Amino acid sequence: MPRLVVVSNRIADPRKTAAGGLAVALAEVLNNTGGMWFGWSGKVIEPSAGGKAGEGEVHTQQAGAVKLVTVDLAREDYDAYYVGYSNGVLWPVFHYRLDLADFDAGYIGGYRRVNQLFARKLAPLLQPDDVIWVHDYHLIPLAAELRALGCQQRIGYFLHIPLPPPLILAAIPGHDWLVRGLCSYDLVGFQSEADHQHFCRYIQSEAGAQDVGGGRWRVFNRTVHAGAYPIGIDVDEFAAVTQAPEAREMYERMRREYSRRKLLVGVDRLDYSKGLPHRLKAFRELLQKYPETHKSATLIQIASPSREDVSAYSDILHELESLCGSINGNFGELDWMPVRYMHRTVARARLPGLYRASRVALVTPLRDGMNLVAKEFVAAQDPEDPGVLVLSRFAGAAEQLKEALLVNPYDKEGTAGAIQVALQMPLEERRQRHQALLANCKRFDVHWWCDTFLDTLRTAQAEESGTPWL
Ligand code: ADQ
Repeated sequence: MPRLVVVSNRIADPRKTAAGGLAVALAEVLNNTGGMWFGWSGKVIEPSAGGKAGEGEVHTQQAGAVKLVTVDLAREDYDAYYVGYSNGVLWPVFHYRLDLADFDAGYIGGYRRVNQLFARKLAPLLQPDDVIWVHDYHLIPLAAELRALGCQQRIGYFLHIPLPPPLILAAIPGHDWLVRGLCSYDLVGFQSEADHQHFCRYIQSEAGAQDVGGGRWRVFNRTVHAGAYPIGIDVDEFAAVTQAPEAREMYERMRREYSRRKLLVGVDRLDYSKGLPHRLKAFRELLQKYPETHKSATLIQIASPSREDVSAYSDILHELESLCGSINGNFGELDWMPVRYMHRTVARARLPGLYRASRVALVTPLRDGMNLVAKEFVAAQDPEDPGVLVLSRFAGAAEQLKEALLVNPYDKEGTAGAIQVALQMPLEERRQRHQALLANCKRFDVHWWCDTFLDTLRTAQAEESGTPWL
């Protein structure tokens, strides 16, 4: 089997158990092929320490059969590529938030510069029959940069976040360059069929692409495959973690502490796409409309710190703190606080215990590529007495997890009503819904995602060999 080379902004050391499902799944394939994982080292070099735009030292280490290669970034590159363009333009626009995008012309230059730097450092390490898999919005132009250096290998790309409809995408100055970059891959994968359709519509209307069947398009004088490859979790591994001592201890503690109350849980990165203020307003609506929930329901909301150097993120933090404070102030009693909010990360080993002890999970993003918390919650439940998933219809996961209670997070009355239905749901219905959800998570798990994407990529270019690039 050809060697796999994975490229992503950040890499995870596959030997560390805290790495999580995606890292573990990729590491498994990388191990099997003696592969390489390439990305940013996480180090930012200040100008005073010699950090120069477009340059960066390369570090290599061996992790079992896998070679880990990372590059440092100069301060100027980090600010433009990571903070400015990736998280200040692509992240908000791809999540339909044009109002939050900062189209400062300098950022796109830094974004391109870092992609060129990655290509320059990666190209000499490649072997002719390598298969390259590039991940996420930070690295859209990487294939085009590699091709410009003469790399002929198969290169696939997976977008972990949503792709918006053509007219929203077209608001980005340089959108045509970005999409041309996407079309330089042999296979482009999206989280959902909706995102895939947005791509197809864009290349048809803006670039005159021809549908040549089998998920393939003729565009920019070459053939590109595109499709939906919804990411999953490692259900078996997650179930095993649920039974391990740390998760069990967490579960027992939560069950003891909330023995007379139903627990609702939210676990997110603190990000405006996750709909946290909307969720809290829906919870407040629940308390207002259904007084029986007083003292009988508690929401635990965990929001891990994220991208604190991007200003939209500090705004959401303050809004959230003030909403939690006002809900507790208005509804709290001496022996009951409606919301327990924590601005931190929970250890991965304990998370399943918290999920399992909760009667309801609130996964209500305004827009989300997939949302793995929804799948983790399902995998952690006791099938005999499972909790209920309240899921935003705007999460990619909603295309698969149809037996969840699907809500519109912008509709606080509707969401509050669904939470009440979840709290009241009879055991038999909970079991039936959970059984169907779990079957879906098992069938489309992270191994299915990896295998299906890579199988398609391995055959994609073979059919097209000899096709000139651009
Ligand atoms: P994220 O936006 O980071 O990822 P998500 O899928 O919800 O989103 O979560 C990723 C992981 O982080 C999960 O394993 C979750 O358990 C963990 N996590 C989140 N908050 C945590 C907290 N407070 N404490 C501890 N752990 C926490 C992007 C896209 C998603 C897509 C993933 C994978 O935005 O839509 O599902 O990539 O493709």
